[in-house]
Amino acid sequence: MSIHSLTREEAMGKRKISRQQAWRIEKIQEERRKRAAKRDSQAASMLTDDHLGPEQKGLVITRHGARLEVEKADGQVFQCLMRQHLGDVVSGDEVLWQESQHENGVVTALMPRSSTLARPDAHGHMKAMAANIQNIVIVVAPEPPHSIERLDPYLLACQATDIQPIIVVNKIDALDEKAFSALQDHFNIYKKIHYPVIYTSTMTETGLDELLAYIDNRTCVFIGQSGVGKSSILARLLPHEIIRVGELSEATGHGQHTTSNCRLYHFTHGGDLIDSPGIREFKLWHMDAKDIARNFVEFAPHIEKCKFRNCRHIEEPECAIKTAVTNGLISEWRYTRYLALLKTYTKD
Ligand SMILES: Nc1nc2c(ncn2[C@@H]2O[C@H](COP(=O)(O)OP(=O)(O)OP(=O)(O)O)[C@@H](O)[C@H]2O)c(=O)[nH]1
Ligand SMILES: [Mg+2]
Ligand SMILES: [Zn+2]
Repeated sequence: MSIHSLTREEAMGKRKISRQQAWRIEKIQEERRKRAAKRDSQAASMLTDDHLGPEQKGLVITRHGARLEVEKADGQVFQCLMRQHLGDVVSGDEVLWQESQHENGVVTALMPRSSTLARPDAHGHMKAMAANIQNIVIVVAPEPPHSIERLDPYLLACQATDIQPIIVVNKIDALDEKAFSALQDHFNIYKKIHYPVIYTSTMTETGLDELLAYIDNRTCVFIGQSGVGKSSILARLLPHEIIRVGELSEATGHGQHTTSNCRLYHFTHGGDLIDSPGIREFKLWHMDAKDIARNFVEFAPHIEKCKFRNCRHIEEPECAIKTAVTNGLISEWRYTRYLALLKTYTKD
């Protein structure tokens, strides 16, 4: 199996919108979002304590702009506005809120988090995606293209935030024996450095029990490129929920960003799953060479042995990382991913 093939979009030379057009569209949307958020927080501030019930704890199920769906301890879900300056409240957050009227309320405070998964937005500002999670399930698949070779930044983000990742390779039903065996060879690189790798198919229901054993009774967020099958897996694990899945685009072979907001679902017997919208490419925040190398777990036993303390493991003499690559202790593939990330995220 080749994981470097051209996308259908590239092959067809599909017209792309210019950078400037994309920037203008993004700016207009951003302004609309800001206006809507302002309207909502003004509406929230008009509600005085006379109209509101006592403060209570709640769990954030999903967020649309400045509006939150908050679940009360008894399981009832309320549509809530947010008081101003609460910041980045996301699925999985615990909040304090007050009932205003039937199935409505106002969120007044954000409780401290045990963990946050965040990534930079288009302007480079860190945005939370999900909170209080114990595992990050990174889903990749042979189709649409590129998710497999773009796995490493996700792993780096997990490593840096200290949340245990689980790699799920979905759609294995789409592969013949030879292609599946090549895929396994590739992911053995990740197994060797102790990342759990689970092969799944929502068509044949392969691997779902194995995945369940990892995530049962825990709070997990599913992340990955659009169209890899995150929602399809959740729909299989949570048959009582209505979860939308979307076809890949016929023209480009890419996912169509079917899931538009993070949303938390409960397992009936304990644990929560958070579905998330597909990400084109997981971008990291600015990291220097040291940060990147530190988050490549298999570099750890060698890194202290480099001759130079500020070794970037590129061309420096007596580099223990390069020696480990030559000796087969670090895989060539991961080393090339390290160099690629270094090129993307550091300017020196
Ligand atoms: N062959 C095959 N197709 C699958 C599998 N799982 C999902 N699909 C298909 O992949 C497409 C995308 O699935 P979704 O579950 O919507 O993907 P997603 O990752 O949630 O995508 P976004 O919400 O856009 O981020 C749908 O057409 C699914 O039927 C699988 O195991 N095998
Ligand atoms: Mg989805
Ligand atoms: Zn070195």
